Order: sequence, then structure tokens, then C-alpha cells
Amino acid sequence: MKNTKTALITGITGQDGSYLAKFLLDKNYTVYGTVRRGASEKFSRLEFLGIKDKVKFVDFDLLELSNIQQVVKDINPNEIYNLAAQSFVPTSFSLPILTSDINALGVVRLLDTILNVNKDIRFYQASTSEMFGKVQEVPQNELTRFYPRSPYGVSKLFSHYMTINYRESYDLFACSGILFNHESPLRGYEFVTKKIVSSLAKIKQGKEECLYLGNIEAQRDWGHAKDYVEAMWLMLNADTPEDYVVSSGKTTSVREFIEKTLDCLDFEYEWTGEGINNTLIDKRENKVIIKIDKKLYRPAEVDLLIGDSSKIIDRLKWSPNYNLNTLIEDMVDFEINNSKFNF
Ligand code: NAP
Ligand code: G4F
Repeated sequence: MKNTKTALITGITGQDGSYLAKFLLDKNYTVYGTVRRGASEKFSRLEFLGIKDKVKFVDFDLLELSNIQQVVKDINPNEIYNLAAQSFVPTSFSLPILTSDINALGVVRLLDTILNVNKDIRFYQASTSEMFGKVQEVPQNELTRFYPRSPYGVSKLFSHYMTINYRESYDLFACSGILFNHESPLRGYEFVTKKIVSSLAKIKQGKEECLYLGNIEAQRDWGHAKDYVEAMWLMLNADTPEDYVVSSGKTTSVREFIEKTLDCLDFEYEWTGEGINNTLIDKRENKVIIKIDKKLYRPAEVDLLIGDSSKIIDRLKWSPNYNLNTLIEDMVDFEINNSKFNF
């Protein structure tokens, strides 16, 4: 039977928004996606996935209450996935007020609109493992105490608790997914995995000379975005609204991620030097191809993330298809074969 559900995705031009749109279209949803007006084209991810013509676009900004109210009223969707955010942690240190306005107040604007327009709309909030920050427990689960380490983490913690508050106060079907880092070929170039894979592939092809990185000892729990958008849908289609951790359950340092990517690209390499003087040498070419740049360190770092996603695995039967090795293979394959796409 044809699915008659309608979903509204905020942030559809981003990594997760694009994969979620594809996932929902494959389930026969009618998909609306929000777009911020800008000077340049933003649809390359949706074009790469071959779905740009299947999505209905609406002008939208989380900073503008009357615009949010009009969009939600006009579409009156069954489900809203709020993926829109200023999502880059370093930018949150340089633009803390804008980050808070979008990521924190923007979510109250949306929740309050749902309350006033149609309380039956189901709501997904993109919470984050950045809220654990200086981790108070290893591994982190839904009950672990939060200790955010960036304006981004603090802003997301505000919206996390706002989502819980609207659920408990007004009985909204509102869920927060506490998602750990998830990557893909469609990841923005500013994030470390994409930066590493893209640059090392270019260095291998002789198109780039050297990759500059910050703190390569930080450890992250990395999964594939395709698996994580399915978790969002499972949450909104469960019997009760609850919050869930979504993670791979494994942690890997940025240094180890680099080494796996180098292996995948068939480099022969050697690390030399310590700390800030650490460099990586391409042994076949006898050239330095990675250097540390202190400017890329953050004012406060999240040193270690590792999630425990037993709750979503047990209750909603979430079952990821990718591991870190297959994620890296997918990202490397994309860089080698799809260089005309730019995200
Ligand atoms: P992303 O690629 O950076 O996409 C963010 C989206 O938000 C873009 O479509 C962007 O639109 C939109 N946006 C930014 N400011 C907006 C505003 N003021 N009004 C409306 N839209 C706005 O992020 P992502 O990696 O897909 O992540 C999706 C969500 O999950 C974000 O909320 C992020 O914080 C959260 N999250 C991500 C991860 C992860 O590892 N990827 C983990 C946990 C949580 P433009 O195209 O106009 O810039
Ligand atoms: O890839 P990143 O920028 O991701 P980060 O800061 O963990 O945030 C991402 O994941 C969060 C979930 O935990 C999301 F909520 C958030 O929206 C975003 O998607 O950095 C990962 C690590 C950091 O420890 C950083 O210091 O890599 C380290 N790093 C080292 N050199 C670098 C670099 N990060 C970036 N972006 N660029 C570097 O050159």
C-alpha cells in the first residue's frame, strides 16, 4: 500500500538531511526539505543521490519565527526531523551567539510552533555526543552526565533538554537522538575524516602536497551516516517517544583513522617527531605529507568519545551495516571516482 506520510526535513542540504531524504523517499514518504537562501547552489549532495527532483523545497531559517510558523502550518507534516544546525565545533567558538541562536533558540521556535499548530506532529531533534564533552563515564549511554566543552555542545544541550521538556509538559511525540560522529562521502570538507580522506587521495594523485591537521590524538566513535539516518526514523516510528544513543561502540584516534586511510590508498609511510613536531613521511616519494598546525587546536577539546547504543539495538532493533573499515573504503572510493562532486 502507498505510504501517505509526509516528512519535513530541516537541513536537507547537509550530509544527514540528504541521506534521510533518500531513505524516506524509498519508503514512499512525501518529503519536504528546508533551504536557506544563499548566494551559491547547495544541492550537490541531493544531486549526487539522484533525488533533487523528488524533494519539495521550502525557504526556511531557524532564526525566523514567523517563517517557521508559516512553513509548519502550510505543510502540516506527520514528522519533522530537525537536522538544521551550525554544526561545526570550531565555528561555535568564533560565533557562539549565532550558534546558540540557531542550535538552541531555533529548536524552541520549532517546538513551540508544533505545540500551537498541531500537537500530533512527531519531532526528531539532532542531539549529539558533543554534549558528553569531558566524559564522566566510559562508555557513554542515555544516563551519562553531560559536560559540554564547546558553545556548540552547550547549545545542543539546551535544545536536548527543551525537547524533553516539551515532551513531558505537553505530551508531544518528541525524541532526541544522541548521535555519535557519523561520516560518509557526503561529509563537509571541514570535518576531519573528509579532510583526511580527500587530501590523502589528492596527494596520492599528485594534486596536493601536504595535509595540515590539529590534535590527532583525539578519539572518536565513528559510524556511517546511512546507518544513522535509519535510527532517526526508527525513533519517530516507535510506540513511545524516547531518547537514544546511536554509536558504533568502538573508539579510534584521528591518528589511527589516518593510518587506516593510508593503508586503503596503498601508501608506505613513517611517523617522525613528537607532539606539535609530528610529521608523516611518504616513504616511496620521500616527502613530508602531513604536518601539525597548532592553529587547528581548539580552545577546549573533547578527548574521547565512545558510545553504548544497547538501548536502540535492543528496543528498536537498530542494526548498522557499516564498520570503520567499510566506512573508510566508501569514502576513499568516492574521492577516487567522483571528483566532480564538491560538498
Ligand atoms: P551539516 O552537513 O552541517 O548540515 C547542516 C544543515 O543545517 C545544512 O543543511 C545547513 O544549511 C542547515 N542550517 C544551518 N543553519 C541553518 C539555519 N539558521 N536555518 C536553517 N537551516 C540551517 O550537518 P550534518 O552532519 O548533516 O548533521 C545534521 C545534524 O545532526 C546537525 O544538527 C548536527 O549538529 C547534528 N549531529 C551531527 C553529527 C555528525 O557526526 N554528523 C553527530 C551528532 C549530531 P546550509 O546548506 O544553508 O548551510
Ligand atoms: O571532525 P570533527 O570536526 O568533529 P567533531 O568536533 O567531533 O564534531 C562532529 O561530531 C559531533 C558529534 O560528536 C557533531 F555533533 C558535530 O556536529 C560534528 O559533526 O573533529 C573530530 C576531532 C576533533 O577532536 C578535532 O580536534 O578531530 C580533531 N581534529 C584534528 N585535526 C580536527 C583536525 N578536526 C577538524 N575538523 N580539522 C582538523 O584539521
